[in-house]
Formats: sequence, structure tokens, C-alpha cells
Amino acid sequence: MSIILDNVLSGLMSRYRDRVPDVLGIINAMIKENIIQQASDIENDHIAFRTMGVPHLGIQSLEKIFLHYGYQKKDYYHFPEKKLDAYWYAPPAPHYPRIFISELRIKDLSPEMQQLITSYTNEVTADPVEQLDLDDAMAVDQFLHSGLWRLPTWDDFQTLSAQSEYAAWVIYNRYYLNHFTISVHNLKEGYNTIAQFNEFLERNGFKLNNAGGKIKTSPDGGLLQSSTVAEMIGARFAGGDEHAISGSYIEFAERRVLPQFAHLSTDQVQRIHRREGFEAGNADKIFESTYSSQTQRD
Ligand code: OOG
Ligand code: NI
Repeated sequence: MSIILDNVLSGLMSRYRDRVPDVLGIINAMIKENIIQQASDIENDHIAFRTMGVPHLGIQSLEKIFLHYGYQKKDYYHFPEKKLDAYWYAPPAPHYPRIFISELRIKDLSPEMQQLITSYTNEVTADPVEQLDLDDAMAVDQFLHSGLWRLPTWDDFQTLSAQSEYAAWVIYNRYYLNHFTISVHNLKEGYNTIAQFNEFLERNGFKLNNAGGKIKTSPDGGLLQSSTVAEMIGARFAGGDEHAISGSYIEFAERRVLPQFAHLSTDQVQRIHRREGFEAGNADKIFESTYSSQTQRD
């Protein structure tokens, strides 16, 4: 089972590295400053997917893949202004990343928008995950990186963007990984807080999402997050039009030791001793990493 999960995760990561040159850029900068020796030294806090909340698709469909590999569904989050719902999933073993899956609440959009989105998603007439052999890593990898509906037109993409940049992102990018997340708290001294790691990133020329401030902090103070702004990808639309649109980004997370474990020494601290889960207030701003307000800012 874990071999299959390993292969699915490595397929996701290899497509993601190709789409987001900042991934290798950051890894190389980390090696150059001696923060890590090699890419595999990085702890991946979580990965994230975006979905359309329509029949046969959405969270209830995509999650089946990861529940099959032993992930456990955890907390629910709601984002009224962005019209999104999300859940996070705890991994079957601590060396695997957590998973965050969000879903667009189609019913909260205008009838015109619903009609436009379903003109694409209605091409899916049965839950595609139920037709997959989840023990076949190659089949799952292919499914995650192939079209479920026709290629959108540039016109439709722009219409969607005007009301929901998330909707436009999913119509084009589908289940491509939205981000992976570098855990910073186990890095060496000088780089093991979000504040310090952000300083390292900016010094090396990486552009951070500044929505609500560059550091997003949970009210309990235990979860601090930051992210790059999405890199633009060359996208080919129906009819052959080509335009640069938002692809994926990279996130950074610092999970502090919980107050009840404050007495543990650094070498005793494990994942279970740190702040778990996610935070709606942080996530709300991290979603904006692919929004034009961030990707197009000076
Ligand atoms: C996900 C944004 C939220 C987090 O860690 O809270 C998030 C997205 O942009 O799809 O990643
Ligand atoms: Ni995230």
C-alpha cells in the first residue's frame, strides 16, 4: 500500500516541479546556504488540491483516493467570502504529508456562473474515482493529470475569473498539485521560524504573498504560514489561444511546540508535540497566492 502512495505522491511532485521553477530554485538556494544537503531532507508539511463542488466530483470524489491509502478525514473549514469548503486529512504515517482539499460551493455563485461551470463539469456523468483501480499507481497518476472536461475557451476563463479566480484556476489546472509545503521548524537554527525563512526567501529573490501580511498566524499562535505567489504558466485554450495564467505556488509552515510539551528538549520533540491541523484565517489569505491581486502586484 505505501509503495502505491509513494508512487502517486512522486508523480504529483514531478509534474509540480516542472510547472513551478521556484521549487528547484528554493531547493538550490537551501543547498547553497547549507540549510539542507539534498532535496529529500525537506519535510513536506502538506500538499493541497482544489476541486469543483458538483455531483460526481468535488471533495467527496477526490478524497476516496487518499482514504483508500489510509488517510483520515479531519476538520472542516468554511470560507464564506471565497465560497469554498475544505477538509484536511491526516496521513497513514508521520513521514507522509498531510492533505488539504478544498471545493468551490457552486450553489453560492450566480445562475450564469453555475451554468457556465456545469457546461464543463456535466461532461462527467459518473464519479471517475469509482471507475479507477486505486491499487494501480500509474492509473491514478494518469487520472490526476488528465482532463475531466473539454479544454476551456479563453473567453470562459475570463468570465469565470471575474467572479471566482478559484473557479477559473480549477477549470484550467484541475487536479495538478496546487502547492507543497516546506516545514521550517525542523530546519537548522537561523532558518527554523517563518520570519527567518521569509527573510532567506526574499534575500534570494522569491516573491511572497502579502495578503493580510506575509506571515499568517493562527489565533493560538501555534501555526505560522507564508507562501510564494503562484508562477505563471503558458496555457493553451480551446481554439489554440495561448495566455499566461496562474499555475501553482509553494508554502512554508512553522508548527510550534504545544504549551503542554514546552518542557521537552529539542531532540525529544516529534510531530505529535506540535500544533496540528490548519487555520481558516490563515488559509483564507493563502488561497490568494494564485489570485491576480498577488500574481500581478509590483
Ligand atoms: C489552499 C489554501 C489554504 C493552507 O495551508 O491553509 C492552504 C489553496 O490555495 O488551494 O493551503
Ligand atoms: Ni497549504
